[in-house]
Amino acid sequence: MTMNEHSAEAAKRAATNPIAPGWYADPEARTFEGRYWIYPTYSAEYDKQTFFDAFYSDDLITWTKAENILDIERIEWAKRALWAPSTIERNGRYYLYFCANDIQSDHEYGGIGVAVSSRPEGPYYDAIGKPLIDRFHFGAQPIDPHVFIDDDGTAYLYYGGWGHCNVVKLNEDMVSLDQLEDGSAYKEITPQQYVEGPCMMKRDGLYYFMWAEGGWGGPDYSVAYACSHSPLGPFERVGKILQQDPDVATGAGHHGVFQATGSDDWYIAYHRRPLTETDRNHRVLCVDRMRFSEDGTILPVTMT
Ligand code: FUB
Repeated sequence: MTMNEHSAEAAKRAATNPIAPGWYADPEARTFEGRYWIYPTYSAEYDKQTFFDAFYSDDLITWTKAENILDIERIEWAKRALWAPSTIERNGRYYLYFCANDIQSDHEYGGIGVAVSSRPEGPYYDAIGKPLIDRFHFGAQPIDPHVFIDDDGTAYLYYGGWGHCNVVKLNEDMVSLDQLEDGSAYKEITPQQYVEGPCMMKRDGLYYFMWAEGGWGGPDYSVAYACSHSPLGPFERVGKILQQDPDVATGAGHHGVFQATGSDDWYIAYHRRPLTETDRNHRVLCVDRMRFSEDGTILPVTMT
């Protein structure tokens, strides 16, 4: 059996949730060099979110932690917190987009930054010394970046909280912005009921745009999606695919998606809150199968 076949075969078995100990949230899901990676927020109280760990696995079952892949010490403009990373590879380099500094005052930088490394596990270093998306010029709360490279090589960065989602185009260097076709810096693509945590995937030429909706930290926090023939929408909400299960967990939302190597098997990595927890930050990382029906719609995910 080749490594790819082994990986796809192993991935069909169920992972045990949560996939790792500790409080983590907002997982980005990627496959780099045939290995699965999860990049999450360290989900402690805000002032303790000063670094990122990552988790990797060769079979989606056994996960290993890569510690402190990016530390706030290495980002001069970031003073308070780092969260919601999204990582991607281009031309042998790894780009990690992150939020830093929630809005505290008009004198404080805040926004989405980008760090770079030659390895998926880092160390990552701030690439441009300031936010790539600040809070003054890009039309939505600059949080929850999600990076996506289309088959034609065009790179997009989706972002936004407070019920607004926007998209910008990245240049090939991945650390500067291009304009959209009409010359604008960004486009608003907010689907109905969007709250935060955008995520884009493509299957059979169709763009699936997913997001978290419902109340942050509340039991109705969930994942919904829309489909489009363009990465820029329009995105018409289809419906929910992941939500709380009173027998398993609440608050299942912000997520990423894996395609198992060499197969059409898809997995959703997401955070949820154990039934015994009431602290909003007590969120854990989980992975479950994401299945499609014949007509391409996403079937409801069963939390395990
Ligand atoms: O982890 C901090 C925030 O929680 C993220 O920005 C949101 O998406 C929510 O998951």
